[in-house]
Amino acid sequence: MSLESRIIEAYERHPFKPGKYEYGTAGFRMKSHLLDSIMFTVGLLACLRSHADNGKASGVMITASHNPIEDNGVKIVNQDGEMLPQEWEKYAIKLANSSNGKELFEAFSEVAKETGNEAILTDKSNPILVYIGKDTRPSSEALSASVIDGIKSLPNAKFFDFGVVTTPQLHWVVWRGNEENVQKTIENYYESTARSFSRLLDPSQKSTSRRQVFVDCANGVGGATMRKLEPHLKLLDITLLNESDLSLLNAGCGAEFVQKSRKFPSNFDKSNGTVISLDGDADRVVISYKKKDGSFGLLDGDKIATLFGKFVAELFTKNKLDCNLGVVQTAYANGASTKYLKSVLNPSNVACVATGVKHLHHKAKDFDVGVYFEANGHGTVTFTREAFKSVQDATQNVSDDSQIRLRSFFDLINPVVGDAICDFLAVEAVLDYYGWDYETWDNELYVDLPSVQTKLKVKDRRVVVTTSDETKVTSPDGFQNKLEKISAAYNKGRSFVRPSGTEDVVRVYAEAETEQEAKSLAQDVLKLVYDDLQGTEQPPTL
Ligand code: 16G
Ligand code: ZN
Repeated sequence: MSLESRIIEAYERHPFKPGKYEYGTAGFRMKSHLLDSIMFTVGLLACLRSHADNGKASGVMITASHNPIEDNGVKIVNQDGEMLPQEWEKYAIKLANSSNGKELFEAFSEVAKETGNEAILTDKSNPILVYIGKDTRPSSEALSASVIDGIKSLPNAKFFDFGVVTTPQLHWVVWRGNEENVQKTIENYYESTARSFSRLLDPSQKSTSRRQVFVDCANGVGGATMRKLEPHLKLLDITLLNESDLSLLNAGCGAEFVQKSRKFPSNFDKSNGTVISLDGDADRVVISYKKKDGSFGLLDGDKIATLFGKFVAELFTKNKLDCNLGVVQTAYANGASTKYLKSVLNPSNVACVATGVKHLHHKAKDFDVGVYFEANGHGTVTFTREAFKSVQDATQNVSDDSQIRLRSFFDLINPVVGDAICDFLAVEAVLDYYGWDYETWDNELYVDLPSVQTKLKVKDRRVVVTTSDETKVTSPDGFQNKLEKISAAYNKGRSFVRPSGTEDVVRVYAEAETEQEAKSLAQDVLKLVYDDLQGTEQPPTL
């Protein structure tokens, strides 16, 4: 049978549901019943990515992260373990919007030719290998089968199904497998993570005491993964909360809930007063804790970025390493965190980029070692091959603890994608190193300025244009001036306005010296947005 007939016949089993499908920052994501045909086309595109690299594995992860249970989604993992290159997103969109088999085959042939992969259409095809992973949602199993159907329509393509895994685990097996040219197992991930954590926490391997931690798994895939990792983590006494009740996936628990609502996750009362919250696919982490005065404390991505930045900078100095270390944030980073970072690093090594993980990750790679986090808890530390080599060289004669610590930190961190589990393990070890509890960490480096995030519907949010780092509005004319005048009336007042990329609203951020002032500033800015940008609803009263 010709390739054309194979694809047409197989695509008929996955009927296209009319719609216009976009590959967003998090891939294709929508109600799960719409995704069947899209999954098939994603299988084909992942094959093209692998073909382009002569058979290095690409990856397909089926998950809708922090979204409700009836949603699902899919992201393609590039052969280097990172996200799909941006210039390939248009190809994913083209395939996914093919309404029948003939159209799909044509689109596939065009993309194959445009990307220099025409051999995939012939019997001279390169080898092809795709790794597949999925979360625990009820719809994930069938959607994964649709991806496999897409892959199987190419006679030469091979795949390996890793089953239920976190998003970062799938990125890890792709990254490490291709780096070392040997297929990795999820067991390898557990062993490697546990070994580097244990050496980071206890370089001399003498400790017998265990740190107690409570992990809120958002009732997502992180629960199953933590259950398997737990026996490897001999130095931790772990209690899992919100582990696997799918009817409560991301409901009242998980990183997104805690960070956005500023509330403790469900079952917090079963903890010792501090809970680590993963999101639904375990690529984000934030920590909530009860302060000594009984109030809610949040340790978010900014706090983790500054902790890691401080730790790495100090260990570089101790080990006489001269690496160009940078920290990347977005405009949402608390002003106090940026001020702190600029006081300990060269100010030009503290960067601000647009919202969205891909922008942060990309910028972080401008540095030898780049720490990046969004306030929502998605982040990691990137490093160049050369930087990793210099860490290896500097820590070759592992004679002192600081060398072992530095090396183990780099071994533990997942540099290709934010990994909630590796990130929280690194946090635990670094806190232990400084001898800090969570509240000390919260107050020691800097104290957050009170801040408010709010939003407003306007006639057309696309009239708002900002600078590339989203800190200033460049159009409409004169808007920024008014905004700055309003902000200047408040102590330490700072505010910015940007069109949301995921909702039909304009977002407003405001911070100031006191909570009262931050609220009042946000209220003033909402009024400005309403008046100058044609608000279509009355601003909320804060
Ligand atoms: C997406 C981004 C998230 C960002 C959010 C902002 C990824 C994987 N996800 O969910 O990082 O914080 O968009 O949404 O990049 P907004 O544009 O509506 O404020
Ligand atoms: Zn996620």
